[in-house]
Amino acid sequence: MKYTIKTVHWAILVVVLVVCIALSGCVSKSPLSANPVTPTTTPIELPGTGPTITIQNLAFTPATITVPRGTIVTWMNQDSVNHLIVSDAQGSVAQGALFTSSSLPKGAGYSFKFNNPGTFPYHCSIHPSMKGTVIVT
Ligand SMILES: [Cu+2]
Repeated sequence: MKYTIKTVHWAILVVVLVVCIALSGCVSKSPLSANPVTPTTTPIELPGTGPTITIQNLAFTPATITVPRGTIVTWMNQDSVNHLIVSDAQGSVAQGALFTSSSLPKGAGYSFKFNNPGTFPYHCSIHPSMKGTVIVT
């Protein structure tokens, strides 16, 4: 195949389009994020195979869950507003939090695998009154 100037221009155009689409997906922020936590490292995202915590009516149900170590816990947002799950600590993974999701719109989920025993309180960084605890045995 002969690469003409026209072919190269098309290739550049396609790359630019793909980058634009990828970036637009990353920078969209919820206007409801009054005090958002920006994850600076990639959280462990796994397909949920363990128990599910439902987020509905600005609450986690069940608010406290006890699981054996190695369990993947999944949160599912059923509210029409976004929620952002973060473990209690300094507020972000970079600052010492064990886990943090992205801002989850309705229907979105987040999973985290709890490898170590302990008591892990967490909250919603958008609605600080929303609290829950995962106890790992
Ligand atoms: Cu919330």
